[in-house]
Parts: sequence; C-alpha cells; structure tokens
Amino acid sequence: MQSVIAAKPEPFALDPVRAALIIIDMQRDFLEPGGFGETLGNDVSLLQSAVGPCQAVLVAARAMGMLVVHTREGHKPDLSDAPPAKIARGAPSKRIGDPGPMGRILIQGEAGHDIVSALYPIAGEIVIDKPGKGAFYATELSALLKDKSIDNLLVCGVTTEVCVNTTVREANDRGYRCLVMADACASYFPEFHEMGLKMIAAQGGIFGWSANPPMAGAGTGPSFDRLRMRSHL
Ligand code: C5J
Repeated sequence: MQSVIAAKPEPFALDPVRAALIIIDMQRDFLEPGGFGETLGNDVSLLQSAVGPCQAVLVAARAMGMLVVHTREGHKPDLSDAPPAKIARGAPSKRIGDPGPMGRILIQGEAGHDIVSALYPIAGEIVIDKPGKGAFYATELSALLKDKSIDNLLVCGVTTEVCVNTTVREANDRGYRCLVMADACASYFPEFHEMGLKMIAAQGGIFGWSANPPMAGAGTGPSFDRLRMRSHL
C-alpha cells in the first residue's frame, strides 16, 4: 500500500514494494572510539544521535517487508582497493590499514569494520561493502536494485554530508527517488548535517527529499503510520 510521507520540498509517495531502506556505514569504525572517525580527530559521540532513529526506521522497514540494505565503507586487507590519495589524506593519528584497538583501521573483516550491534543485519538483509564514499561506486548495488525493480530509496546513516550525500547524489543521477531521513543521519559537524540535508532538498529537490521532523499529521496510510511512530519523523 502506498503511503505519503511529509518531506521537503514536497510530500514523498512511498510504495514499500518498490523501495529499499539503505543504511549507510553505521560501523564501529565511525561510531566508536578507536576507529577511523576518531583517527581523523572527530568526536565520535556526535554520531550516536542517529542510532535510535535508524533502529526505529529499520524495525518499521522490516515490519513492512521492505528490502533492507546495509553498507560498510572499508578496504581489502592488502589495500588494493584503497587509493593512495585516500590513505595519505587528513593527517590522521593512524592511517587506513594501521592497527588500532578495534583491529586494522577501516579494513574488511576487522572488528571496527563491523556494523554496530543495535543495527546488526538479520538473515535476508543485504550488506554491501564499498571502497568509496558512495554506495554505487565499485559495488553490486545498482544491479541488485535493478533486479528487484526498486526505484525508491529511503536513506539514513552516517555521515550526512559525506557518505549519505554522496550515495544520494549517485542514486539521483541513476534515476532513483531518494528520501533522506533527517534524524536518522548524523555528522561529526552539526552544521554540515544541517546543510547536507538542505542541499538535498533545495531547488525543488535537486537531489531528493528530506524528511522534515516533526511530521505530525502529514502522513497517511498504515505503513507510514508505523514508520512515523517508530522513527519520530
Ligand atoms: C566518512 C562516511 N565520513 N561513512 N565516511 O569518511 O561518511
């Protein structure tokens, strides 16, 4: 059943059968001390605000039978998919591939690369490993969505202005309608979070839609009611 979700710049029509929830990079490397995010000098506690809303949206998407895709940013242990320019950048305290308290920084298979326990994938959900910021670059995501006739994406995760924004821009160029769920995203820089959301929905929705909390009373349909109640959007 189709629902209408209040969003910027205009209401977003959601057909759960043609939609997927994409949860971007809710990994220990970004959210917990000792990982990639902290090596770049960030206060990782700022990303915690997205966990509860992501969890609520995930529960609702599961209940609605929506396809759920989790992404993880990271690199192969031999770093063959890590551009030297990426490794070199940022004056970090540790570089990608260096050992840290959660294993090698941003490396597939290490503890830090894993998804936080509150949002852990269940059987049947898809996990996409991506070497870049966008979820479409050098991954199977495009083919997978096409195979399932998905053309609407609900997007949440971290960080708003980096991997969420890059993925939404990639998706928009590929013809997907993207709804970014504001309070289920977060950034190490609150002002970037705010502007990242504004950039998506500006100019009539140049990249997509942004859910506009609070959305009280603006949605219709039982599917949406479940999503709204649980996510407080
Ligand atoms: C970053 C991400 N910020 N997942 N990655 O490097 O946003």
